[in-house]
Amino acid sequence: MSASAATKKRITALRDQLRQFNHQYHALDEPSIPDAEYDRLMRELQQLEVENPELIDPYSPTQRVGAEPADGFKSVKHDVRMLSLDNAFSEEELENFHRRVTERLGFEVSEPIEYAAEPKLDGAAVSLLYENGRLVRAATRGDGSTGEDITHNVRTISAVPLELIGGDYPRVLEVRGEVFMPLKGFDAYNAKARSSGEKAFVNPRNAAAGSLRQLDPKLTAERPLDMYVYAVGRVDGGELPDRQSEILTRIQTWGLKICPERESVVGIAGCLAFYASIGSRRAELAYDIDGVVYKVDRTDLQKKLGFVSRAPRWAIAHKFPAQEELTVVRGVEFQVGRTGAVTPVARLEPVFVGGVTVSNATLHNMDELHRKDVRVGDTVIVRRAGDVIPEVVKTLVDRRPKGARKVKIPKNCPVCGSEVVRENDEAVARCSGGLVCPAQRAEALKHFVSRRALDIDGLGSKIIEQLVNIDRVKTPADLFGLSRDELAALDRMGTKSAGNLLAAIERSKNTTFSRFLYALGIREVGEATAASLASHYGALNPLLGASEDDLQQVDDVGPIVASRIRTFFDSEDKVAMVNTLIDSGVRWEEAAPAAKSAIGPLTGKIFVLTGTLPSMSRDEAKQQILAAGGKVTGSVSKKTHYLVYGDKAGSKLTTAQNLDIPTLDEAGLKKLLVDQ
Ligand code: 5U1
Repeated sequence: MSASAATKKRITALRDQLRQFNHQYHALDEPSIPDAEYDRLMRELQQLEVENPELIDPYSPTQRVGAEPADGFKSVKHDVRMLSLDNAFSEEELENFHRRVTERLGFEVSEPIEYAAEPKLDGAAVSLLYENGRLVRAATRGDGSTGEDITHNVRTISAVPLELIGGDYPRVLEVRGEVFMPLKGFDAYNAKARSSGEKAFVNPRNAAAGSLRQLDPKLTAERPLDMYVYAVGRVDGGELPDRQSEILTRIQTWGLKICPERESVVGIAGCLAFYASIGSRRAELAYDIDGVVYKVDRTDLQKKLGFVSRAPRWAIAHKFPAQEELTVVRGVEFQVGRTGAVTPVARLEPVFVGGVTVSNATLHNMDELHRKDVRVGDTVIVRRAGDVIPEVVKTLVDRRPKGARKVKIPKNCPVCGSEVVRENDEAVARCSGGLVCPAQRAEALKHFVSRRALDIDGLGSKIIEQLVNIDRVKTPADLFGLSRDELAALDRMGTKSAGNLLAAIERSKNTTFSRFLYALGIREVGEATAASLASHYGALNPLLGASEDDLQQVDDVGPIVASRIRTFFDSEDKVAMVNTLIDSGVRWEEAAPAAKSAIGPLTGKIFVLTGTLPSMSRDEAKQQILAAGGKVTGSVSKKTHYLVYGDKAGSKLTTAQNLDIPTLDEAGLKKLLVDQ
């Protein structure tokens, strides 16, 4: 039966749309729709072509991946075609893949199939060609057969060795992998771009692809790029192991970087456990991923399975739920935070993204809102990554309906009516009401009782809002004067829960200096700074009297933070509140100031701790290092002197090894502490 006119029309429309999106994505580095939407359209077209094979056209977007090389880059023919991967979007699709693998191999395997599993990085696929150990060419994948020569740009990436090490590598070795921008670098790059009025990247994948396609390598060199290798292409004059997992291990010995989160797993259960494990750690990884990849580990079995058009039959990408989706802005409202910041929040047509239904997304501040040109009625891309607050990342201006409404910042606070002001060129507008404003009061109280502050279990937002609305609680100190009857009279409170809450309030009085400082909600003083202040001063009085210069001697405290701390303690109201808290019974153990005694055998040495140590907690290890005069920081850099690792050490260990930083296990650390 031949296809209906409607089907033909739909196929043509889908092909046109996908061509347009491909061009925007690959040639202009300006993706106009989220990947999830692109995948859906591509799948719809694939399905229609399967159902109507007479309409397949070699020039359909389903018949190739990527785009032609851009002007300005030489074309490169790949000796071995650069494959891409089929996707599984559900457990069922993964099971289908596994069943196909098992059935095709039939009697060849008597044991469960072993897979090499890895995260699927969200970057740009790149081929590196080494001849006699020297990098002679780097290329993009392009359409799989022909890519672009980006050698000059890739040479600027420090993770890519210009010469291999070891000596036992094949005479010709071509490897493939993902160039990506680690999240820290991405955030820092974007923050800098925004502050200097330049264009920020929509996401790290775009940042990587865009950076590689710079015509001037000096610009690429300024981008914090990294690369993990995941496959080999052409190999001449040398032998490689016969398993994917062992090939990667071998490649690593030649100085190429491999994703530290890779694992060998067995059967479908192993794949699913890996998927769950990486999924649960996704938000903590240093890089963006959009799923995991499983590859049949034995290369002899890979050969038997072969491939179809552009993708191997022996590998599959198991995708995570999309983190970006399209939706429509129904309105923009303004929320007032703890420090008075007035934040525009988009009210959205509810959309399922990042595993939950999202109906609100932050627009950060008015500068951001204007930069993204968000108007009521616009179609936008909303992103929800991990537990991060959903945000609007882009407006699709070409879908803007007539009459879409521009958004203006209110002149007065939507909660208390005080004037909204913008201080010294700050991006953030603030309600000038201070603690007169119930919204600021409620947010300050929520912060005060939060888990990492005074940790008052059971004192949730709804209760705080009630207490603020009836004007019973104005400052955190008022919490300690609440009676059981008052609490029991609140909505959703019975006598029993009022009793429990009262006990939790009582318990919270016993705290630590660092928690107390964090709970005060001093602007710019987060947990880490509060901890540094607590250990530097040991007690409240020396901190109250510290000058801005003195404060800047504390780790992490620069001029701005020092001035915020001084402003806080120069306020009579704030000091009175601190005193009332202490009079109400809030207490902590004061200690001798630590930083002044930061002279010891490890003075000047910077440590990073990772993994689980056999006999002490990381905190204990940290205290011992601090006591010996050393410093402990959270991330590995060239400034790190030692990396102390335990069981299940993650990417920090690999980073340290790559930077040639000495690594110590617990015994090594103890020896260092004793020997010095
Ligand atoms: N981690 C990983 N990503 N990735 C992407 N492995 C991997 N393998 C790929 C692709 C395109 O292709 C293989 C078929 C070599």
